[in-house]
Amino acid sequence: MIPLNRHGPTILLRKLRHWLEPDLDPARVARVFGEFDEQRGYGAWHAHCRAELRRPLPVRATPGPVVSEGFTALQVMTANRAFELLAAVSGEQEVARLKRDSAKLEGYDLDDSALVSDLLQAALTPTVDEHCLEYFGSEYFVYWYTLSRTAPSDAPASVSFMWHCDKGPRAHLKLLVYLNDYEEHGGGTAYLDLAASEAVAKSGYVFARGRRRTGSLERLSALAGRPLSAYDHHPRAGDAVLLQPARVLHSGLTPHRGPRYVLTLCLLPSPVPWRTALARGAQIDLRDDPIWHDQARDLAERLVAEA
Ligand SMILES: O=C(O)CCC(=O)C(=O)O
Ligand SMILES: [Fe+2]
Repeated sequence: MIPLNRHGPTILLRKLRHWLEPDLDPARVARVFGEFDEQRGYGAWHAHCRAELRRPLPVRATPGPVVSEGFTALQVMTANRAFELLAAVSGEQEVARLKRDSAKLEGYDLDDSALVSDLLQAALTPTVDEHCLEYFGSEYFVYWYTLSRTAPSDAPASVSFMWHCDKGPRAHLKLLVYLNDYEEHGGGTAYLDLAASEAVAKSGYVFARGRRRTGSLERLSALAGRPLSAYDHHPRAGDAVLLQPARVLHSGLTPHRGPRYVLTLCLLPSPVPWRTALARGAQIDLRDDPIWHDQARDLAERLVAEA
């Protein structure tokens, strides 16, 4: 559905252009990254944030897994803490739409700022922070957050449960925090590393229309011209995966035993630490705002201290 607000016409135009695109287009990845990083200024924004960094970068003998493989799985909190946080959010609420234009994405409104702060604090551990700092070479902020509930279903999988990369600037990260156990839901998320994703990207598959996505690793292997193996992450409650979502092919694994609850954070470079940015209200609300700003420099307005 196209929203009936001031963003409606722009979104409609983008969708129309998208509908007319060919399925396989080897030039598309460079075009999309060029649009975000050069035309919309996300590359210059990243450079600005790097120049503003006021703390030392982590020292590593070899690059960490987020940089070299494109993702890493780690435990960020105990199962008990995950359970408590989920209960605190879901306790008094019905599930609602996470985005106005998508009936398939359901979850909980996160309108209680103290609870949001607890969730982010629990998710962004010192280890996660170090990976983010290494990857961005700058501070970063939480651009948006959602808590989704995916119920078992026989309906055709939604586009996040098919192989895809997320459209956006080259440099952004996603942190998926699983709040309940694989034992409970039987779902998770699958990943290809950077090298395998790159091999598929050469075929022109990446960033095609949502309904052209495949759920088949065999199909991706055929596109890459070599057998690929995926990492199927079957999360324990409290586990997380930090990934480069624009460059690593990933696919949700549909739950089949019960609902799967995931806290998702989208992270972007920032000139100030994430807690400062959060206190300044830098985050967007996916229920109302389009995912990406037309011009990255508009982000600065959200990050500047109020007088
Ligand atoms: O829900 C999942 O497991 C995958 C979600 C996803 O594709 C994303 O957050 O970008
Ligand atoms: Fe995704």
